[in-house]
Amino acid sequence: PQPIYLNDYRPPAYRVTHTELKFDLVSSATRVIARLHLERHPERQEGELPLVLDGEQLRLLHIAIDGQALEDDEYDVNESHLTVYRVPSTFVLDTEVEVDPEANTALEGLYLSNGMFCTQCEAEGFRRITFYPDRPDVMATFSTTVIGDKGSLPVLLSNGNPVEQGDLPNGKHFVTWDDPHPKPCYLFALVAGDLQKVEDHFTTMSGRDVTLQLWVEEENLSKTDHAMASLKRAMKWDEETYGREYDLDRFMIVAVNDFNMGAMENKGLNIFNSAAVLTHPQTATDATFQRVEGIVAHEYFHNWSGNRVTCRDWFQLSLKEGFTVFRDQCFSADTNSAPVKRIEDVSFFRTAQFAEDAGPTAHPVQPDHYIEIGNFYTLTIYEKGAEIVRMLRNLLGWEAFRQGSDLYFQRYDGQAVTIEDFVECMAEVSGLDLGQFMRWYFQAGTPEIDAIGEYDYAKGEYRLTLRQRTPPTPDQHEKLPLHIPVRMGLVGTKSGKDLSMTLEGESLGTDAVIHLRDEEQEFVFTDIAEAPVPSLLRGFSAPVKLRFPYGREDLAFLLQHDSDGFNRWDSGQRLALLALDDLIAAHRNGVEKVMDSRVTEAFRGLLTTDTDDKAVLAEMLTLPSEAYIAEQQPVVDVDAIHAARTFVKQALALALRDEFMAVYRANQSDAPYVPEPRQIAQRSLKNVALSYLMAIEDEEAVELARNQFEDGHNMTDVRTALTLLTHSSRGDIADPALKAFGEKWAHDPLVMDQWFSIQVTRPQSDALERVKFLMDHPAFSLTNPNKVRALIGAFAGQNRVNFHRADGEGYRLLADVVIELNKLNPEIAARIITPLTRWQRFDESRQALMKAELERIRAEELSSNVYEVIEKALA
Ligand code: B3K
Ligand code: ZN
Repeated sequence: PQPIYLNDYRPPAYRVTHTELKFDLVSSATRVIARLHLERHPERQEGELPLVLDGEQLRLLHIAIDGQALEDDEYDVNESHLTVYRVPSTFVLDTEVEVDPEANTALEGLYLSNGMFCTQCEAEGFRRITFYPDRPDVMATFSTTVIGDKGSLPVLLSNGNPVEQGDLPNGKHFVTWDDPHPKPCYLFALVAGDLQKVEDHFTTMSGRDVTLQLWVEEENLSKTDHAMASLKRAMKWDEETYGREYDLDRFMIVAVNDFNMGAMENKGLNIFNSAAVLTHPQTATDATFQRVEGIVAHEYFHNWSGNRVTCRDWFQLSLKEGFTVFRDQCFSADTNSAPVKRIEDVSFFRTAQFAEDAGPTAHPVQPDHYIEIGNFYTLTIYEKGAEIVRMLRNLLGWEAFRQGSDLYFQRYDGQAVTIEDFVECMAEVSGLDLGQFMRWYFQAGTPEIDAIGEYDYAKGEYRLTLRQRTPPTPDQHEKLPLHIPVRMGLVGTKSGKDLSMTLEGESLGTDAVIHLRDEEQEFVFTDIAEAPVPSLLRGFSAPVKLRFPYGREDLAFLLQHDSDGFNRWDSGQRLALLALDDLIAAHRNGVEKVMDSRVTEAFRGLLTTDTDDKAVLAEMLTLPSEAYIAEQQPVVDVDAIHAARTFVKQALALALRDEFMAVYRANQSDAPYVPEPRQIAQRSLKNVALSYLMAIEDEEAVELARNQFEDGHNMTDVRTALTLLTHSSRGDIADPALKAFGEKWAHDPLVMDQWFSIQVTRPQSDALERVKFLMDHPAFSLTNPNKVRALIGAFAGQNRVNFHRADGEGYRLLADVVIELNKLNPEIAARIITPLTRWQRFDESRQALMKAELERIRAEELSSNVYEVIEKALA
């Protein structure tokens, strides 16, 4: 496989103005008849150019131009392209091909899921449906006729509006759909199956009625309320916040069981992984309810940021994904608890995206080359892209940012554009020079800021020095300084209040943004009457690592006094990390572990101070994850990290048992389940308390967990209880509970996913054997991505002590799965491999074991997806 370069971009030689498709759906031999209305691109008038169309795994049955069948010597077909040597400047191309949906386990193109036909075309799946210029800068209107068996496929859906339908001979029927909005073929969708719908309506801001439909298998009809409500909230929010109105008469969502990602924003016909849309209090946790709300909104928001204005080429993927993630994050923040949403997003980001940015697959938010675009649906493109858009919003302020967004949508409606076009709109409306800022898009790696501060009492000055450096990444050894907005305050140690800041004679107020542009900059704040502790990078104002030599007292002080909720939480995390550091060292050196009383006292303060923000309190009481602790270590020692973190949990639980118990009891409730912020906050606080109590496993705690499980009030509580029991030493209670749960929910694949994950994430040493055992369970299947993630992904990604077993058996198991999946579903294979690619972070013996497994995979005949990842990992 060869890389493709951004610099090689050229407009297509031919564009499609209108696409007519006809599908005759048969499981193993579907016929696709395509009529493409083509014309020479105005910017590509140089000499004669052959027509080259993409096409993979297609059997060509017929080809004609302007009604004239082509002779054998007039065209050529190979495994990836169809070439017609001579074509007129405007013409109609007819083709007929046969595809095999049943054999399609890659889940790209047209495939079968539970007897239902569905499609996934982004990024390059459409070329597995018909011959086409499969690139996002070719935008056409579509007219699609779907023909299928009336008995087994009563519902036939595609993009746009249904314009005709009727019966056909042999028990078949058809529906024709028209999509009037020009779109790239990656937004094409088709669904056919035995589906039921729930329907609702939305009146848009200009008074148009939109029919909303959620299509599911019959047994899932009771799980659609939340997604529908979320959709309506999202539609309203996008009108109010961005002035964006929906543009078709109907909006459809379909739930399918076999899906590589969360969901897909096909025009007017979103297709969702059932795990990202179905909810019920008895089967889904609070986290799932919130995730569903976020994903429904995300896909809906794409209707403008992605569909109406799309990407010129796939190097611009973050144009739509970064912006849309930012939009969905803000929507969720507005709908739920804003501080908690930020804490959750940042904690995930600093763990997972930082690791990606520091590993062998690090890439810029706008990559300049790739082998397989399917490998670039990454945390960097999505989440770091969203952080960059957030910085733009903060630099411009909301009003100007909104103007920039309006300008972008108006100027580029119906076009395929670049990240530069987007940023240029922001520069134009604000007059800001965003030249240096653009480096955020081009430079991979996480910038590190070293900060030091000095207070001069005599002069009343606080001198803050910031030094930035971005470590080299695989393809970029030299890095340039970035424009980094650092939001900050100076908290007076006497008053506990934010001090007014004056910088170079300019008064900044008590909370301000300073701009770091050079490698090193000094900021001298004057008229500072008392010694301050700086609160830096408030709200995580830039996606960087910031080091400041805080003492533990400073952190305990900020934890109490910082006016920025995010930094209050982060001070707690930093304080815990310092304590964990000592304990990790103690564990390694075999000396007795001693708990830092400052952490205990900070926690006591949190538990005994009245607060109405229970959601934030639950976050403050949550220790940094093993993965985040590992991120801070030069060489990751999974066992020492696990031991240290467990020790802290137990020490806190022992010292504060009564306080945790009181919090648990005060937040118990049998009110009917509602997924609203207050209830969610209460449940998370209660369950955090229970997790501490279960860390010491005293009889009362075990009894509480058992009752919470048996009570079965809602899945959030049941799952927490079952997890805590399964991860404890009380097999006598956990095993029967697991058995009962597995039997009760055997019919529900989404609950069985949770049942798998709970078991394979247990820290006990039998976890790997459980994984192997469960892989033979009738509910498990290697061809279903949700099952692979629930069992293999959860084990390799979350069960750090067992995946990194010293004997290498965890690595071997993952490599075995990757080798199988490489043949079945390359996109999933290339994702699931991630933990093995991070071998540089571990000790020599583990490094050798991990590399040996990567080499073993490399010896196989590899898909381009797995090939690209393996080559980078072993480079
Ligand atoms: N745009 C889709 C991604 C699908 C890509 C699969 N290879 C989901 C989303 O970001 O909304
Ligand atoms: Zn998206």
